[in-house]
Amino acid sequence: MRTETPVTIRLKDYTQPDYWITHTDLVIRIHDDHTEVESRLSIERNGDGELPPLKLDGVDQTIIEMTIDDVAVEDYHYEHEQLILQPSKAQFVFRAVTHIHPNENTSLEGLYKSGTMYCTQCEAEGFRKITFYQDRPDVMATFTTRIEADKAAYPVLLANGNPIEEGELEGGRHFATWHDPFVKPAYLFATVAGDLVRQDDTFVTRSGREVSLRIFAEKHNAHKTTFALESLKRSMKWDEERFGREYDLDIFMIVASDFFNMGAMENKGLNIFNSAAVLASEETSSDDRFERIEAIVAHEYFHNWSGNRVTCRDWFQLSLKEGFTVFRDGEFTADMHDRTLKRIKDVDFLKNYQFPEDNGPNAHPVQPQEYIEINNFYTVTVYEKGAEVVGMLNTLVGDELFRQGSDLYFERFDGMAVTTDDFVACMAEVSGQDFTQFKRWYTQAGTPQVDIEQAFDAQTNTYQLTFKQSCKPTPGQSEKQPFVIPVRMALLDQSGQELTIDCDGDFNADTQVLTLSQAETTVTFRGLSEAPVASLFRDFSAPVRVRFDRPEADVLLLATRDPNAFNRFDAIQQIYMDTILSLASGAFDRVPDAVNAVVEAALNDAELSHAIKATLLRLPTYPLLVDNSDTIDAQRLVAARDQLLNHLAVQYVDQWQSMTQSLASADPYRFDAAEAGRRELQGLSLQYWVKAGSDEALNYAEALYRAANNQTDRLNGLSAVLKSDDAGRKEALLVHYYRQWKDDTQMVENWLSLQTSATDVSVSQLKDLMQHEAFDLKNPNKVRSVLGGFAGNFKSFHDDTGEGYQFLAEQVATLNAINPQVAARFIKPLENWKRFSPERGEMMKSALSHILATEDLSPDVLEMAQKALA
Ligand code: 0A1
Ligand code: ZN
Repeated sequence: MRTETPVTIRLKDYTQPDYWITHTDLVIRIHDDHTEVESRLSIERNGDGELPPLKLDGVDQTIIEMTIDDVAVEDYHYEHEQLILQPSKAQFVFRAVTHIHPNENTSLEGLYKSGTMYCTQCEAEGFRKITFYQDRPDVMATFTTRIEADKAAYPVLLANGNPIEEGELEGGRHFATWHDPFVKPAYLFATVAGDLVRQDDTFVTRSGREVSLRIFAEKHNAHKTTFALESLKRSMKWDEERFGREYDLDIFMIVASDFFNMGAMENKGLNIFNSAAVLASEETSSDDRFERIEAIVAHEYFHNWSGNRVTCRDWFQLSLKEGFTVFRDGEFTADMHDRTLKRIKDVDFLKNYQFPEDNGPNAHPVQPQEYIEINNFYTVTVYEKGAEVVGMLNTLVGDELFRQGSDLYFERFDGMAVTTDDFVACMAEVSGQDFTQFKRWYTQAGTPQVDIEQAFDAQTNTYQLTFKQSCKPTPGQSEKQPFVIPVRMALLDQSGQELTIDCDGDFNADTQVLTLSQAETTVTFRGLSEAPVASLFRDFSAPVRVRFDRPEADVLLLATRDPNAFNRFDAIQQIYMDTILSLASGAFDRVPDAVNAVVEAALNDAELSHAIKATLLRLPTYPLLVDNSDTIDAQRLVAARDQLLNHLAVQYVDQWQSMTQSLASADPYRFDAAEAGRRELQGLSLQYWVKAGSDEALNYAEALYRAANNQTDRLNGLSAVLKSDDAGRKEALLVHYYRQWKDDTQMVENWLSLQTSATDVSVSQLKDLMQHEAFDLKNPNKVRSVLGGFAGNFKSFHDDTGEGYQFLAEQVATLNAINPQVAARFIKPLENWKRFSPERGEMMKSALSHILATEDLSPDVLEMAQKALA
């Protein structure tokens, strides 16, 4: 644990380092009780004049020996987690031998033990736990890594780059040496030692080079690597075709680790994955999981260019690689499956997680201006809003120029550490557009709101739209300047047909995009014989909140007939949302007819794919409802959402039943968009059918669970049962599940999260679960299954006792000493306390205060708790 007082790092203070490291030579000697790291760093002065001190980051290391050009270094000191020494030459080799203790490293940063293997996680600042280094992304070196370990226990020894040598050592030990010829920052370093099983394949690049592909896993996970390997090949091909990016090394490796803080990591040539984000089988992985794995494999692979070949100058540029890479993986998934569905899911995710972040105490720009702990900035804002910003650039320049801009970016900055400005400048250069104002999307936090008014003039056949944009203050930013907002749009007639647009605004007829750049813009549309219905922000062309008070008939037309499926989805969700919030506030005492009209239209629409139909029939989630209301009475919201759910369940019970039954299939499992859509719609209709209360439905759900030959059907059956009141049946199925699958890591994680998220759960049940043999507080996946599941279980987490808040706070305090990065993430469920009714807000606040009062708080937890309370 670090003991230093946290310091705030600011973008405006960025300066280049005083020294460059051109080559890094490492020998890592793994022993049972410690690991010895010997580094030789080829260092060169950056600039001239008097030689400044050399400052090397390093934590949790014991120094054994240090030399400069083979002369022992005696004069040095260590402060603020840096080793400081005075070189006497502008070019030299610094050598250090240090000892570290991976077996005791529960932070899972640096070198650590995961199950039976050793592995590393260096992003953002983990390399300083391995050796002394200028641990910052603008210091880029080639690397040679030799690993030595006991051969029987660790037969597989891996590092970045290409393998160059391996051999035997005394005492049953062996070594392997790897060389990475591409310069990289330390955060992309990786090494692995383990008794691993591997699956091999090859990929021939478009220029005809053969690349070896290997996926490694511990023996218990080894049967689940095929899907990831296939996904990898699809990603490699797609990146060549869509972005002209070819793989560069002779070998590409993926290692699955059961202990991992995040989803996966793009280390050069040696990606390390959370097992849950790479291992798949139809028996154990749901359709959602398959899709997620494919996307994460692609994401990490795409980083080889957007992140590795071209990297970030400093951590304030994180979205340069993450926003762009999320955009790229989103395009990949859209191309592989269903573009509209992907858009619906992405926007849903953004509104569920990023909008609340932008609307709370941790709101920060896509390019943050300061941080205490960079690990806290791997956020939905940097990733997902960052991807939206890249998507808007694509919308503004068009597909062709976007590709040209991306080519220029990769070519110009290959092997360099650059900034988001450099990326935008490439788009400006190829398109001739000026993005000065657009760049506010990178520097201003908060979700802009666009208020819209309309007027139709039957005399002149004109229709006017007035857009007023605003953005609420966010921490540290009270005033906001207008954003550039692309509005993809159409005008519809009363039958839902699109009309030709003739207007005086900044409208691009090819892309059907109207661009707003002022605080207020009025656009006049000509040649309209009757009032049109405007379909605005099609496909969510900008990450904004839209307020448009208009006749119910207009919204109904969009919800039932908009040819843009995304906007149809959006209009329906708006109707559900208004209904639930009005039921909760008491403005409505029953479900209005408009809801029945849109539900019936969706139910009876034979043109819709199963997957899209399911999205139209699903009610908004709690985070979305919370984000759209002023003060939340949590349990009234639960009751209101439940009332609508019940109403739909009962009103359409025959349809739910017949849909559930007709969507059943005995065919062998296949993961593709059509089959996944069928299973999704069946799962949803089954939930409604069970909710309507018949034994027949419950029996069907249990039978689906028991007969399932794949995890999606199994979960569809089980979750429907878990949502019912049949305590005996719930218990029996959960016991059955665990007995059947207790030897499968991913299934056990699912089993834990089902109990915390898919059914009502009390704090005492949670405590019992944490005592279960399946639980391990040192394993982030298990922690996420239990605590993450619970915090996302709105009804239970926000029950009237408020016990859940205190419980979560206690877990954060305990985790702070084990794994600060994971601990800090669990502050988020409490951070929006100000939005809840005062009494409840106080309870949430007092849980946060409990966290802040914990001794030895890590910078990660301290920063998040302080912000949440501010
Ligand atoms: N760069 C990885 C995710 C990642 C981020 C941070 C980490 O530790 C602080 C670990 C992994 C990605 O985008 O996939
Ligand atoms: Zn990434």
